[in-house]
Amino acid sequence: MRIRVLTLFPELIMETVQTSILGRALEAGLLDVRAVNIRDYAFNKHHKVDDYPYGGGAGMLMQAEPVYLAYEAASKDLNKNTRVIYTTPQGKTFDQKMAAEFAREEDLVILCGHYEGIDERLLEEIVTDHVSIGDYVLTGGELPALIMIDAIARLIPGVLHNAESADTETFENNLLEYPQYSRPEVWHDKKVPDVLLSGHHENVEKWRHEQSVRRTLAARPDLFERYLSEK
Ligand code: 6GU
Repeated sequence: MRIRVLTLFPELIMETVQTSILGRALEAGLLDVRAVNIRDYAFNKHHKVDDYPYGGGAGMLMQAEPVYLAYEAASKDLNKNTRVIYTTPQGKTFDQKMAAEFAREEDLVILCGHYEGIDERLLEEIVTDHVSIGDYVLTGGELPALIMIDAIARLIPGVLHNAESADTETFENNLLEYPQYSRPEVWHDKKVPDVLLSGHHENVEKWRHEQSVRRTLAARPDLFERYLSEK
């Protein structure tokens, strides 16, 4: 999959995706991420890309033209009709289902929002999906872009090795994961639950399911409702 990120902080994007599992996927050619610096497409000598909003009000807006030029340069080698995701707290909330949908695309463009936003005409012209990562406000769209890239990339076949892919259950069956334990059997006076040492596979499964239900009910009553209605 080819991903192009339109951003004011390309180093932040590239350094992060070159780390750990995503870095390995880049090396393996399963993923091709390029960050394009919007500032490189400013048309003034100070590389300024923001301006005051018409009608007044607090804050600055990203201007349409430098973003458009960055988009044109970034998407030159991509398929036509590639989806363009705009990171904004005004968007639809990102979830596992959306990650799976984006993971089926060949190419993606992600536009990182900044300041108080971007000129609406640019958004109308190039953006296909307005996406938020949750109900809180961040200083910019780079961290949301990285979160989405991570969630999408791990769904691309070959990106995760077998031992890493165990946790796909969460959010697929609408239950949170059960607690897990490794050696030693006793740590800080806490013992691993007996059932996990019993070798009784059926009892282990029953215990894990109970734990999942208990945890989901306590932390995510909304998810538990979905579990009940979809099971
Ligand atoms: Cl996508 N961008 C910004 N700036 N803030 C956010 C967000 C996105 N999602 C939640 N808060």
